[in-house]
Amino acid sequence: MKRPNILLTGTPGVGKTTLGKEIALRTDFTYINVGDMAKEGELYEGFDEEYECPILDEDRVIDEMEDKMKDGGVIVDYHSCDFFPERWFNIVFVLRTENSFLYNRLENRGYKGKKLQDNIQCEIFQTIYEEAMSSYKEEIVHQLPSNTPEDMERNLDQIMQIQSRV
Ligand code: DAT
Repeated sequence: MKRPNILLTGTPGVGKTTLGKEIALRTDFTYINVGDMAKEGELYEGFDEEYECPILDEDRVIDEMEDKMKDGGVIVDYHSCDFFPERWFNIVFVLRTENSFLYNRLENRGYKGKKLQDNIQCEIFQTIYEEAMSSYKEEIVHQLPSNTPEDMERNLDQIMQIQSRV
């Protein structure tokens, strides 16, 4: 049976990369960090001055990933989720972090001013959760709290259990 593909999404700083790499260490799933992949391949189509970040060339990202997704067993990490083909994913996890934790994490990452505020607002308004709910079947979308190391351990256990059932 083909293994599932898992999408890990959520506001920057919620812990997608930490969790994704840990799953990959404990399983034979392949981990793809879409941000890193885009950087390495320069899969951009401009620069967003307002948000101070390069604009992803979504079509080229999808072309680059298509082959890797077809056999299953892939964990994808990205802070947005509405442009991937819906058929790619069997399970979608949206990580959620309380403001005080998220604020500290983003500040430590060097975010400040508008960029910091926009990301905090994104989490408050549960923007990525709603994006996930409107892009995938609601029953495959799960929210996971990601505030503490204990949360991460619990999430790992839960993801292992859920992925073994699909
Ligand atoms: P993301 O990939 O969503 O941007 P990350 O994995 O880089 O987030 O994590 C951001 C920071 O938060 C990093 O310093 C590790 C820390 N972190 C991640 N998950 C955590 C958790 N469950 N408890 C405490 N710290 C966590």
